[in-house]
Amino acid sequence: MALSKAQQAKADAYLEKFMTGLKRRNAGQPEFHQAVHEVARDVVPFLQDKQAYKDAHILDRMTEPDRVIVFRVCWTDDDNNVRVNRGTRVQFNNSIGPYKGGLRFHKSVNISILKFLGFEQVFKNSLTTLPMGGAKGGANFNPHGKSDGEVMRFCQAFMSELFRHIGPNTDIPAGDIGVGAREVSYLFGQYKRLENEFTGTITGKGLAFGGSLIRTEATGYGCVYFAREMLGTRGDEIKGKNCLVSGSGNVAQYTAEKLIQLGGKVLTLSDSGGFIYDPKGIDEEKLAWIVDLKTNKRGRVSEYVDKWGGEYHEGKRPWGVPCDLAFPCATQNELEEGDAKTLISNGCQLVSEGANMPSTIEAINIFIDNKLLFGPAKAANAGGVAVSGLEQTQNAMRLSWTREEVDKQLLDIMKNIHRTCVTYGKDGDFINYVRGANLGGFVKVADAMLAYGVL
Ligand code: NDP
Ligand code: 2IT
Repeated sequence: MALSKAQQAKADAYLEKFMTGLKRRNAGQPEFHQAVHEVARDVVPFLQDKQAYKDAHILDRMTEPDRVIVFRVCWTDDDNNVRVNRGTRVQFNNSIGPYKGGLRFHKSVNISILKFLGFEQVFKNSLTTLPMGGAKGGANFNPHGKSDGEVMRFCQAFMSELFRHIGPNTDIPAGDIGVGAREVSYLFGQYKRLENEFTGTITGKGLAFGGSLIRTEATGYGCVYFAREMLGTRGDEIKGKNCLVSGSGNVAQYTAEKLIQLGGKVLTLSDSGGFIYDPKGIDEEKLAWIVDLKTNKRGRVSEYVDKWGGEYHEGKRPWGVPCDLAFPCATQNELEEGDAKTLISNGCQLVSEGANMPSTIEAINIFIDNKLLFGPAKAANAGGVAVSGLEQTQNAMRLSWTREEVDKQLLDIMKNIHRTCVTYGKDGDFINYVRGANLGGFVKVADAMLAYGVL
């Protein structure tokens, strides 16, 4: 797919013009610009010899959400104060299936972050091969320090508006940062009450009411399965490797669990306060303690050192600890250019993204220039939404598959995504997984949009 010098110059000029227009139309949305730029710089050269896509203005259409729903969420706290938050659902693209994607409750949530996440979700969901469009939603609600009653009232108020915009064949939300088992349960309970029907309109549900086995583990397990496939291309494996994991929420916990199961040594975990470094390795017992601390006690990772030893580095990220493999599993832009250079100079061979867009574009450039095995989020963390898709299927069939069955399907899907990345991203001896994921995700959605005509 190598372009001539003239074609490359034309593509570069078009990319610049396209990004200038996108930034003008979406002023003040830096995360959305970043996510689009990362995709467009692969898609624009790919489109050079594809007149049908160009004539149909596919890229302009794919970067404009189908709709954005914004609503007031009004609730009362434990002191009877009236509180107001802003709820949003970005229904980005439903060309290949009903809208699907998580809900994020975090103080930083804004339209730029939700549009970047919704845009990414379109490509990610396409890569899974399941029939799912892309969406994302959430609120600028901070669950930290809130009582269960406050979280319940917030979730019920949030769903009291969202319910009219979603449905099992329309839009199926799920969890993300700040939305775990507790929040999904409150949200689903309220949805069921308002609609007076029991359908799988939310995924990540409890096992007693339609949830799928392995959904809790899926994003983290999938991220490690993807890493294992990448290592396999160089005849290598996870066993014996020193691993850095950031975050300590859902994705980080099950990334760490699978790494330990496969013989890796997990040295770090983190939260928004800082990171812990345990040179002896975080084993299964220590990890179980962390899962309980973060999921049930809602504590801070800093508490780890009093119980298990090791070091706590306040306000810092773990990327300076020497390692073989790195798994950013906390949040966007948590791994910057300087971190990427440090990882490379410390001998890191692989980065597999559990979080969405954790690496900046400058960090990604360093990884690719140094031919590191770099698994971008839309490929490496697609296991979560893939098992959400399997949960929808089980709900529609009114049955539940075994743990082994779901895990096997998850593994097959991650291997398949890896193959797609190789097909679209092979560049001589090197596999550019960023390009592979972008083009592999793009083609199916673009073909569906072409087939529909102008809409
Ligand atoms: P959780 O809420 O379970 O955990 C989030 C973790 O990241 C916590 O440790 C949190 O720390 C930390 N974190 C959040 N924001 C920041 C920040 N601004 N700076 C530093 N640390 C931060 O969320 P998940 O594990 O579900 O999500 C983690 C990432 O994975 C997100 O990028 C999400 O979009 C992505 N993802 C999640 C999927 C899922 O199925 N859940 C699927 C695919 C991707 P603290 O406790 O201090 O807030
Ligand atoms: O970013 C993601 O893929 C998710 N938060 C999971 C979405 C889902 O619908 O399971």
